[in-house]
Amino acid sequence: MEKTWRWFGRKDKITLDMLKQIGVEGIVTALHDIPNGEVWPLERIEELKAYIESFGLRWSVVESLPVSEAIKYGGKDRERLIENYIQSLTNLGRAGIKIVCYNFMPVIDWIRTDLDYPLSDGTSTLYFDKIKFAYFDCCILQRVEAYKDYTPQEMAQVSLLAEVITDEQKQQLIDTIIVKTQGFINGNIKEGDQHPITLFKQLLSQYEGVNREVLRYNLVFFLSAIMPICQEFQIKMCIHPDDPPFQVLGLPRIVTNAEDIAWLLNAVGHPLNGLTFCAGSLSASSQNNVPAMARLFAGRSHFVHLRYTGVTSDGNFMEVSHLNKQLIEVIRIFEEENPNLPMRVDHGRMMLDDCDKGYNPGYSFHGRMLALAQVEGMMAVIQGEINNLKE
Ligand code: DNO
Repeated sequence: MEKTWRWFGRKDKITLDMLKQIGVEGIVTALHDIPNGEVWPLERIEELKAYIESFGLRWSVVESLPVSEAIKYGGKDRERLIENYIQSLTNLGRAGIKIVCYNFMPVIDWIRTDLDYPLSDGTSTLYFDKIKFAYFDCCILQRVEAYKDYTPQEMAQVSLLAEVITDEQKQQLIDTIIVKTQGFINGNIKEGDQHPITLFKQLLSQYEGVNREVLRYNLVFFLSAIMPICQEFQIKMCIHPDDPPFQVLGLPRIVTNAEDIAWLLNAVGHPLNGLTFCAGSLSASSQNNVPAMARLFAGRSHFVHLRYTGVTSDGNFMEVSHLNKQLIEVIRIFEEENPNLPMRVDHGRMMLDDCDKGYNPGYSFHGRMLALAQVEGMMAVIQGEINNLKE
């Protein structure tokens, strides 16, 4: 697989010079300063592409070309927003950038409750704590009947937390769940937005009446509308699975398991309609057999995210080392079945002097560099084994 790296543009403190030195081949990026729903101009795309190429790298994948909320919930602006999306795809196609990652998660992209959960070796990682999340849902958002989504035992723990949590911790939880993890990936709420909770509730209210079937219908509507332009430029669309892969905040989720993915790939059967195989997102449900899913969907994947999570019996999960058995198996499957795909390591730990650099959560330098080195080693061994078998 091609070794790619998510880079957040010229403002990223991790520079292309640094990436060149650590063996990165392709860049995964986006025009992050263009507001969701607006057209990406051809000149801007070409300018960024030339900049990347001036370092001897290539722009391999767009992550993400964001899908506006009105397309997801089927609002009255949908047609215009899809037209804009098609225009952005046309411009990307003209510039020769042909792999586009996106997601169809309502309101909120990936969710974590702790961004620097300490590990015994002095590094820290990302963490999802179900009770903290339930507290956010029931006591901060005060979503109507939210308690129904949790067991009585979980609600008892939420009450205990409510007795001890400080105002500062509450603020930090809000910041983590809906601000810090969202702003830098073109999410709905950005650092500095006033009244994020009010804004977030407004966003949630747009999904009243939008159940799983409606969201599925809206996704197929969107994909059917963009497929002709993808066909013209041979652009591969790759949906990112829902992270975490289960229902949250009463919102429907439609890319969570093998059944969902099979449904989506059949509903729009064109081979350009494919998947970002994010082993990390899929592994956060203990029901998912991730290597088995890799076997099933390697042929329809256009992009791979390598990371893995460990799930506890009470539904918490955290990012674990990239050097683990399941991930080795996933790498083996992709090296056998679809070896030319771009892959990036995702969500490295915070380590060494990553901590004071202000990197985006999950996107440390040393943590990801270590993960890339581990993955590179695994790939080399596996490629060697595959070649030996062929001889
Ligand atoms: C988080 C990322 C996601 C991903 C988008 C793709 O770290 O994996 O934000 O980029 O969901 O659209």
